Formats: sequence, C-alpha cells, structure tokens
Amino acid sequence: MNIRFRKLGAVAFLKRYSLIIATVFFASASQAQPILSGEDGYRLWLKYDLISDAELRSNYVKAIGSWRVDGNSITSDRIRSELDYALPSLLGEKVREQHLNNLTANKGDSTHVPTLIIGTPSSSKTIATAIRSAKLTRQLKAVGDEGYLIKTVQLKNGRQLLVAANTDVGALYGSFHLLRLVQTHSSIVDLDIQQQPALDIRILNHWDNPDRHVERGYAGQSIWDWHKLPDYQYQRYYDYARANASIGINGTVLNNVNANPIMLTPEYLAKVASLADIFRPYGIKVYLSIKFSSPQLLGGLETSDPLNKNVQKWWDEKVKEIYTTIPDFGGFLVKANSEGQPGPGDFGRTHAEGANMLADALAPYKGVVMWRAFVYANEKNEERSKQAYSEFKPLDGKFRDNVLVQVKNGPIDFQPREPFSPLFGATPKTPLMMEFQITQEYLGFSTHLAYLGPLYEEVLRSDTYAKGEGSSVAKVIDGSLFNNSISGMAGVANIGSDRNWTGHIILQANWYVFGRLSWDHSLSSQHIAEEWVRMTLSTDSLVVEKVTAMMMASREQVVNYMTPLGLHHLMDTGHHYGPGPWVDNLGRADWTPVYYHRADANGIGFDRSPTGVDAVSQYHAPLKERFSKPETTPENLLLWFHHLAWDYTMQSGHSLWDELVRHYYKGAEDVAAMQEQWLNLEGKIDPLQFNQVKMALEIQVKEANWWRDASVLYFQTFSKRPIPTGLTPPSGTLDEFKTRKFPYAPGSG
Ligand code: BDP
Repeated sequence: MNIRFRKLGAVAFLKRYSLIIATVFFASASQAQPILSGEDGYRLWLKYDLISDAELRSNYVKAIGSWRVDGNSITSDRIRSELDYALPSLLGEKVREQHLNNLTANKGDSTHVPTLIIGTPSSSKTIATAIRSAKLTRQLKAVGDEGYLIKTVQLKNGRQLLVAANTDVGALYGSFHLLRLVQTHSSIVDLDIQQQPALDIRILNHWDNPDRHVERGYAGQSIWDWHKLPDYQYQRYYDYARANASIGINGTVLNNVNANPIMLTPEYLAKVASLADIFRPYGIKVYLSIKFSSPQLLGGLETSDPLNKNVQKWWDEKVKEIYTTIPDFGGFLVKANSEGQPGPGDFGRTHAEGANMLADALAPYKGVVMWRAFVYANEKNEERSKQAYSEFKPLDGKFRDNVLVQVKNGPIDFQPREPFSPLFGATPKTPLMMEFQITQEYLGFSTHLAYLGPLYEEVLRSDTYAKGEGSSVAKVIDGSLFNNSISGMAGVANIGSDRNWTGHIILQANWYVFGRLSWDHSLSSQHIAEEWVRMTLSTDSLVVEKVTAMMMASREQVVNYMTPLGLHHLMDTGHHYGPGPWVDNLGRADWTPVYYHRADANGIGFDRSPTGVDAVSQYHAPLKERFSKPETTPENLLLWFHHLAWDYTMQSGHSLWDELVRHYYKGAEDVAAMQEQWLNLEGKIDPLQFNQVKMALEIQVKEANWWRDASVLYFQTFSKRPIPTGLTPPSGTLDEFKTRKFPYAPGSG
C-alpha cells in the first residue's frame, strides 16, 4: 500500500481508495464493543445477587438471618450448601459471618434454635416438636412425599420459620420456594404455605443423540458428554439438577425418542448411572428412550414380538441389569410404529401389547412406561390429525397400571397454535401424560422470542367437556377427572451446551414455566413470567412490567407471522426453518405444507368438519358442534377446521383474505415494536443479557418479515386479490423466497 501511495500521489490515491477507506473506517467505528463483564446467562434464575435495598435486606435478615438444615442425607447436604451460598449472597457478607460464628459457637448445642429451621419430623427434633405443638401433623401428612409446609410459628424461643416436609426432597423443594420468595422480593412475614405437586411425573425429554447432536436442538450440542462419562462429571450436570429441582422437575429422559439402542449396553448404562447418582439427591430420576427392536439389535434374537417368551425374557433381564446399577431408575419412554420407528405393529401386535410387555418387566421395580401416542402412518389412509385418537381410544382399559400414554398437546405436531388433542378426555381408564415442546422446532428456533407460558396455559385450561363443563385438560392429566392413580407432564427440552443453556436468555423462561406449571397448573403464565424476570433479569419494576408484557404477547406474534387463523405446518421442509407453504413434493402427502393449508382459487383451510374429514367428531359435545360450523369456531382455529372462500366475512367485517394478510402484517409489526421496547431498556438490564436479546431480536425482525412476505405472496397466487389498502406490499419475489436453501440449519432429524 505504501509503495503504491508514493507512486500515485496523495490526491489520486484518495480518489481511487476513498470508498474503501470510508467503508473500513465506518465499519470499525460502528463495530459493537466487546463486553468484558456481565451476566452470560449460565446462572439461570438461581443468581442470588445481593439485594440492593438495605431496608428490605434487613427485614429478611430478621426472619432468616440464621438457619439450620437438620438431617444427614446427601439431599440435606445439598439444601445446606444451597442455602449457605444463597442466603449470604442475597443478604450480605455480615450474614455470612454471623452464620459462620453461630455455627462454631453453637456446635453440638441442640438447644440453640436459629430463626429458620429446615427438615422433616424424623430428621429434626425441632421440627417434630414444632409440628406437634402447632397442630400441623395432619397438614404435613397431607402434602405427601414431595410437598412441604413453610410456616411462621411461635415457639418457646420466639418466632420461627419452618420449612417442614415428610422427606428430604420435600424439604429441598420448600427451601427453593423460600429462596424464590426472597429472590422476587416477596414478603415472608407470617408465612403459611402448603404445597404439593399437581402431577407425579414432571419430566424433561431430551432428544439428544449419543454423538451429542440434539434433534430439534438450537442451543449447541447435547449437555451430556457421553464420551467422557462416567468419569468426567461436568459442574453443569449439578447445575442442571439444581435448576430442575428449583422448579419441581423430578425426572429426565436422557436420550432421543428416535432411540439409539446403544443406550442399553452395559457401557452406556454405566454412564447413565453416573448421571443418576448426581441427580438423585435433587429428587430427579433418570429414564431412557428405548428402541423397540432392541432384543434383535442388541440381543441377537430373531424377533422383538412382545408376546414371544424369549423377547419377554430379554427385557426382564435387561431391566434387572438396569436396576442393579440404577436402583431408582424411572422407566422407559417409547416411540413405536411412528415415523419409521419399530414397534409392536411390526409383529401384528397392538400398542397395548407392546407397552404391557415392558410394563411387566418394570413393575417389580416400580418403573413406568411412557408410551407415546404420536403415531401416524400412510397405510391407515386416515387423515393425520385423527390417527392417534383412532389408534388409542379403542385400547382404553387395556394398559397395565404402570403405563402412561404420552400425548402431544395438539393433534398434529407442536404447531404455534393447535386445538388440544381430542385424546384428552377420551380415555377414562388410561392415564394420559401431556407432552409439550419446550424447544421451538416450529416457533423460530432459538432466535425468536416466544414465551410459551400462554400456549401451555391455553391448552391446560381448554375444556374437554368429557364429563360436562369444567373437564379441563389439566384435570385429565392430573388424574382428578377420571381418578387415575398416576399422572405426568413431559417437556421436550430446549437445553444445550450454550453458555446460556437455551441459546437465548429469555427462552430460559420456557424451561422455567414448564417446570412451574407441572408443579402447579393453576398458576398463571403471567405470574410465572414475572417471577422469572425478577429472578433472572431485574427486580426493577419498570423492567418487570415491560419485559413481562413483551413475553406475554410474544407467542401470539409468532402465530400471526407464521400460521394465523388456524393455519399449520407451513414451515420449510426437514429442518422446519422459515416458510415453505409451497412445498408439495415429499415422501408423504401429510408431510407437505400444501396438504395442510389446501389453498386454491376458491379459498383456504382444511375441512375437518362433518362435510370434510370429520375430525370434529372426535371431540365431546358441545365442542364437536361448535367446531363443525365456521360461525361458531373460534377464529384463531378457523382454518384448522374449515376450508373457506377468500371473501368469507370475518367477525371484523373484513374478507378472509384481508384478515389473513392483516394478521401476517400485524405479527411482523408487533415484533418490530417489541424490538423498540427492548432497546428502550438499555442500561436497565445487564449489558451481556441486553445485547444477546438485542441481536436475537434483529434476526427475529428480519425473519418475521420474511415469513410475512413469502406467505402473503404465495397465498396471493391463489386469492388473486390485492394487498389491503394501507399496507406496504411485500418486498422480494416469491421465486426468490422459494429458492432459499438451508442445508445446515440446526437441529435436523
Ligand atoms: C416431529 C419432529 C421429529 C420428532 C417427532 C416426534 O420433527 O424430529 O422425532 O416430532 O415427536 O415434530 O417423535
């Protein structure tokens, strides 16, 4: 450059290179600065930062400035270390000193009673006496094995706060509850809390493969480093357990439902056992997804027929082997005869016969089978949304007591909005587990801010009318509607090896809300969002208010810019990244978007009414009647159930075409507005957290516009109608959108 400069002369040089100089200069001037310290998200909602308000702090110090965890179990140790870390961090160094002094001064002095006592009547004399004298014996019994009481009581020595439970794990849950109150700056005066979980099995499903690829994972690799297990145990495994215990999750399925049989080999079972050892003190059991053909693949048998004696023996022995290394192993999750996975159908047997064989092997050890209802097959020649119901309803009453049928929330597949699956409420004798997807396969991966609390709440509160009004999905799955003896809720995890666990700080809230609702489905998603913001981002009331509002509106925005008015499955093929409503050439018709939207010159939507495929008949009255007619179908599900003319008049008075386009535009506009709202919070949120969300929002805005433009241009080729006045026509051409390819989009199956 120097040599040329001399040869050219200054003026000529500037003339020739001014554009390059300007570009380089401005590019480097506008470059974001590195952020050298900040919250990268690793600590999740368990940050325990010092409470800055001195008055508030001193109120807490009065009530819980000294504490004692009674009990000798590893779980008691875990509670002790959590509190010994959390309370001084929240309440200040003085508290740490005092606590340490107290411990030394009162060593062995059981008459010294601190202000906060944690334990069970059998681990703690203080708790036993307090429970008796405060007449709480019955109440404590009623909370069962995992519940707890948090009570302010008046004892001889003065006022005391008790976290009392029947088991150490109950005491652990109670301790996390108490910490949450402090973290969210809630009052702990005169506490009178009684809690027990609504569901027995509260479980994450990891779709993680042994090579660490996560099917539908958008936050890095699997957190399980199978190669280094069992010897190398990352701190992350402990933090995973702490986070789950703090929200009441008590189970984890470690591997993908499209299961690799290697997981059942002795080598891998040893790895599973080492994770089980880490999780056990936190009340978390491990479970495995199994491949139904394992007797052939691993055992060398000629068949995996569930009625074959040798096959049954193979499973009996395998289960025995598992329980020798993992005495509290939870059980199996099974995807069978679905999307190419083997199953009992391959041998002419039913799902019940397949599930029962495994259930019999697990029963002596109190293990369970979670048998998935996500089945559909071409051969059935039945519309896909109807197949799970058709297959499983006739099997009601045929499953063993330790089988739960795990049903996806909607009849198709984790779409931004679906009606609830009609199986909920259709099988009184079979406990049904809910399966939600926490990872956002169909809602923008990990760059779209979509808080899923409102989606979960919408499903759980839907009325099935199975036993008349008030028969909510929540009551079906918690077992109260039909008196089932076992219950559960599963969430397909969004967790990966990214520093912030979920690839996007705010999407941690989806893990959080899943856990909180599986503990107590009567909580509102708004309440849970607020709680999460306070614990993770800031307790500043403006931040809490603004971010909660953004989160609460976010899922509907995704619905609007991807699949409004009941449209579904319009994502591009395979990886499901971005729009692909034009895709029409896959192995099966019911994998293609055109099968689902059915747009043509006359209109759009899937006729599932009695004049169409009659999927509505799978719902109880009055829903089946309601969904049968467009006028009585909720507009947000209209095109799920009906094929309607482009000029069908909507409640707003607009034509269907105009309304559809308006929804697409609104979705994209709302995301841009959300981006503005976030930018206004700069300085009020930790810079690293702020910046991560800011960058993700930039992507989301672009992609929401992409969804809007591609979808509107595509549907316009059928409607032949103009973009409603007042809206700027899409930029870009349909052909260009159609040629976009993403061979390396993450998470593919
Ligand atoms: C689909 C996913 C696929 C899963 C399948 C399932 O695309 O990766 O294996 O669900 O739930 O939505 O089994």
